[in-house]
Amino acid sequence: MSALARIPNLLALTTESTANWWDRMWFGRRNIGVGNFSPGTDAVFYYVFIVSAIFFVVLMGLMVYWAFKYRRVPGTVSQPSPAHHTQLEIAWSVIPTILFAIMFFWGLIEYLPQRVIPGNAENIAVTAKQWNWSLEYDNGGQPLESEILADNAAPIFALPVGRPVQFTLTSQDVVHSFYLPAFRVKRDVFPNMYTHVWVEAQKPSHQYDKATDSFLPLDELGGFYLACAEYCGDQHSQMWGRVITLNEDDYQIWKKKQASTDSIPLAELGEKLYKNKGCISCHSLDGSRGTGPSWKGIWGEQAKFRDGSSALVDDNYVRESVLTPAAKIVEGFTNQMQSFQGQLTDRELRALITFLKTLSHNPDDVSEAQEESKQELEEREQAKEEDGGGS
Ligand code: HEC
Ligand SMILES: [Cu+2]
Repeated sequence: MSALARIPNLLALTTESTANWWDRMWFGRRNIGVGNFSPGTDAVFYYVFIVSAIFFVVLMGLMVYWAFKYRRVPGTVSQPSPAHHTQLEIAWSVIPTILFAIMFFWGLIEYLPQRVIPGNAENIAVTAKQWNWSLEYDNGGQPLESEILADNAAPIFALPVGRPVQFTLTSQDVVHSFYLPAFRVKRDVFPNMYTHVWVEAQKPSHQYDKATDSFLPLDELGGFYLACAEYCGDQHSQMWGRVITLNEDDYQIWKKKQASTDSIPLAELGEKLYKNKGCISCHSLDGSRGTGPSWKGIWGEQAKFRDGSSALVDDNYVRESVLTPAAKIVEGFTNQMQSFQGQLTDRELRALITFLKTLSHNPDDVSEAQEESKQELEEREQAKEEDGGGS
């Protein structure tokens, strides 16, 4: 390709530009634009970068050249500098003004649509906290699967292709920032208020596979990132999410799946919640100490508290620990856990308790927990059948 033919690509003015070499070099393969704002944002970026680069090279080049050319030479008398050069002064005022004005107005033109949310945008509620993201879809579904990124659970969530989605953002603690690099959007997330950001995915990253009932990646990237872009404490750098994009039909299947936790056995659901509700960022399963005590083998043992008392770790104790963590503080730890009151359904709480039971040292507890999970599911199915017969 000739250098000239590349210019529109360089400015990201053409659609195929999203796959070109330049984009890959600047943004990394995983962050090549996939959102509706990506081409416009990239174009402004390239413009600012190229203008800066040209001026840098020209100015530094001339400076070095003239410093050398007019260096002090023995026997030469220095001449006084000219005081004025009208043409030159006009040129160096007008040209940069025009170049900067283009930066400003072009940037504004690309930015304004980001602030105007289309009326038909589907809403996804996002809650940030130290140190994970939770999302809730308009059917009540929450991402069930997660991926371990940087030793923390990153929820895997889907966006539909070709249709606007609005994120309603809020925080439970400090200021975070919702950043979707491949979509070129970023918005601060505050406690006690809502902020919004919207995007429209342009192409699918995954596809539903009926045979395996799963969503398979269409390329080696396997989706995009959600990151926290505001320093929010110790594990800020471990606060990730994984975005996948799906065509409408696949998206509907995905969304429905997230909302139907009813058919997941308690112990298995508990493990998903352990990751998705963020317990994982403070509690390990391998015995290692985190912000909170490890869950490995604590079931059925005596928990020792700061005030010298102790209690048996059973379902009531775990329930209390989740809903009123301040009631008993485990020895060697501080009251750093927030209450999950109102954030878990009864079944979800039971699922977490059952999961914790499966981590017991005692094999009887483990098989009991599995048995309970199985029974609970059977009972539910039976209840559903009876319900179905009646209506
Ligand atoms: C911000 C860190 C943090 C998060 C997130 C967190 N915890 Fe905790 N948790 C702690 C700390 C610290 C303690 C010990 C102090 C105390 O007893 O309150 C603790 C104690 C506990 C205990 C008692 C453990 C023992 O050894 O006796 C249980 C059970 C528990 N948490 C369950 C949960 C569940 C379930 C979740 C997720 C829904 C969760 N925690 C999320 C920090 C956290
Ligand atoms: Cu954060």
